[in-house]
Amino acid sequence: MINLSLLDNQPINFHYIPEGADIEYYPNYFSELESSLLYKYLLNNIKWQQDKIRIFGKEINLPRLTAWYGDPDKIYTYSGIKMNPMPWTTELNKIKEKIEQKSDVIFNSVLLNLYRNGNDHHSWHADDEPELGKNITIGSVNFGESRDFRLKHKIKKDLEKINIHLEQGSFLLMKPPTQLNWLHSVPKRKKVFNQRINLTFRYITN
Ligand SMILES: O=C(O)CCC(=O)C(=O)O
Repeated sequence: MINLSLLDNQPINFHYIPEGADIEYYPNYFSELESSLLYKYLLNNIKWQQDKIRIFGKEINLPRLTAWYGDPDKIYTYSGIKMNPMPWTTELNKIKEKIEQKSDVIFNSVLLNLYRNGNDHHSWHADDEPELGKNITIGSVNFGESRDFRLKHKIKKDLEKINIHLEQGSFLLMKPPTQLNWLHSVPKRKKVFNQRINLTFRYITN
């Protein structure tokens, strides 16, 4: 059993509010001990799967492993992949409760990504699928290797791109209307050799 501190004593270290977005970043939201225990737990106990996507008629492996957990019936479909939820584990629930202290919402599902090395990545996209509704809040938690997380406006090319180096134990809160106006990505990195686990907590409306 991993115990997490639930003291709400974390100030926002970074608040990004470019046009059409509202993003808070808490670098050490989980202590070093919590982070290393959770990293090991997630690596060994989550049912990681290798999904495939179709590009130009060809089936290829998604460049990372994934898993979907949540309340019963909270099915999520993205890039043509339909994910049925695995039931919450005690640890996932604790992480969820800890980040809900800073969020204005209660999350009912989580998409987990395992980046095995710097070759694994996530292309530009927004978390704006219909089942997420219009007022989308995404709570993103990171363990293991640090990776760059990039944001760019969907239309306005003159707005500067944002780069946030997401570190072990950090929590990134993307509030509405960020997903409606901005895209995000985790680019490939040649010099990254270690694994990283990211959890994006979501609220499925149906
Ligand atoms: O790994 C990350 O930091 C981002 C994950 C992401 O964009 C997603 O799951 O939609």
